[in-house]
Amino acid sequence: MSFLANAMSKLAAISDDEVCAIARRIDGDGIYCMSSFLLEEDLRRLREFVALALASGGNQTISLNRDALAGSGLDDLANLAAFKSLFSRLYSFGCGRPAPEIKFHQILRCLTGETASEHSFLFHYDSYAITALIPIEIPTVGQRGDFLIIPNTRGIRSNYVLNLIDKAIIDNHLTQRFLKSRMQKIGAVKRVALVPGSLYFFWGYRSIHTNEPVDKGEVRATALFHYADPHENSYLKRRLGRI
Ligand SMILES: O=C(O)CCC(=O)C(=O)O
Ligand SMILES: [Fe+2]
Repeated sequence: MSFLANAMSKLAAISDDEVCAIARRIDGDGIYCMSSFLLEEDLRRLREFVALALASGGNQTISLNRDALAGSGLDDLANLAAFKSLFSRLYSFGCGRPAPEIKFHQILRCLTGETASEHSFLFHYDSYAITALIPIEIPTVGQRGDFLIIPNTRGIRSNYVLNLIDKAIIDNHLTQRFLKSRMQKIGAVKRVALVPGSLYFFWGYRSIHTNEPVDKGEVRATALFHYADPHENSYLKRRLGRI
């Protein structure tokens, strides 16, 4: 099968009713997983890209943005009309308003080396309503780098300042320690053992989430597609120069 052929046929088959069911599943469970979205052969190409990027970055944690992803194959995925349509339909069913134009904030996040732990257990809200995550490479030995989520703990804020207050409450030592301690309490934090090639969706803006670390000799690579910034037109946000 050619690159992304399986993903394309899966995307083409998703009806509006199914997209609506996905939105309701994210509301209820916090996360939705479409398994076997990418196949082993797709992943092979993406892993080669990850390996080259890591080698040229000194085998430490890197986050590549859209510009650095040209030719990776993730650019092809982001450009598929059916992939974009899934996001806009999910937005209309999930957020109950017309979907804005699709402009992905796209990241390929590769955790490895001594720096892997610094980039873990950093609980946060995303700046975008919808987050899609595709694990490209997940360690099979040692720590797996599970995804952690406390779903849907806030709504979409009407005002950018309220959003900044939420973020400030999360982004400090005390809250981070409290959230980490919640993990001991069964059910308080949802843990997802990520499966390479699956496509996960969650409401990134509304959900506190992070990842566990991986061992320094291992690689954890995730492709992220963030979509729909509720505060895109905020005057204050522009003045502060935030993305
Ligand atoms: O890589 C992950 O598991 C999550 C990353 C994430 O939440 C983010 O980049 O906003
Ligand atoms: Fe995030």
